[in-house]
Amino acid sequence: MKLFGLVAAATASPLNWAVNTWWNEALNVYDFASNNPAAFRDAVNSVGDAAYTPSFQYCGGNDGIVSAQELTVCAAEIAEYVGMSQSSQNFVYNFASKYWDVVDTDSNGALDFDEYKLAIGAFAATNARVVIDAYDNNGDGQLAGAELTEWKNQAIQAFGNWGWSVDGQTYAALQAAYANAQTDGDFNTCSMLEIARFQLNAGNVFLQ
Ligand SMILES: [Ca+2]
Ligand SMILES: [Ca+2]
Ligand SMILES: [Ca+2]
Repeated sequence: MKLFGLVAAATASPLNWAVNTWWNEALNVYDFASNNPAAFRDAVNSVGDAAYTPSFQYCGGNDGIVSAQELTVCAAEIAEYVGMSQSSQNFVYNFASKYWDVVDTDSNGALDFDEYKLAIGAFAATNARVVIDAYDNNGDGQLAGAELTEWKNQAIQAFGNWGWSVDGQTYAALQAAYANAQTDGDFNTCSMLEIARFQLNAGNVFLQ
């Protein structure tokens, strides 16, 4: 399961900083989603269904819903893949349990596609905020120039550590994912929304 590996690629090292920052940003995102459900839903849906469909199907959504059990299995695969410790995995599980009600809007214990998009959208938003925290050296809320280069180099290095070879075809697909993620037409800047969109697009490159 390589979809969420991009998270760790984006957050780089040291791992503890990444983990702590991730929890903080996840809280920020879930607080926002809880307090502004309509605005959050609009942002999630602005990306388009195609960004969410592959992982929904991968996580057992072929029958229309991803059960809590299916999502737990998926999450465990991800955690194993990125080398998360057991205590961190437990934390994730508790965290997801606590905020389950935010995304399971009809409270039936499973996620339909609309609910799944909220969950994955929150995940992507959290990751994007962590990337900004990590690489936005001048504090203007987006990545540009050397900041973008540093993020990209860190990601390529992480791919190598996991034994992924980003060959010509994959690299071209990732470039297309980056281009598709742009909302302002300026490839030399990456806002939080553009980073989140890129992660969703790029994850699908590795999933397919
Ligand atoms: Ca539901
Ligand atoms: Ca910046
Ligand atoms: Ca841009």
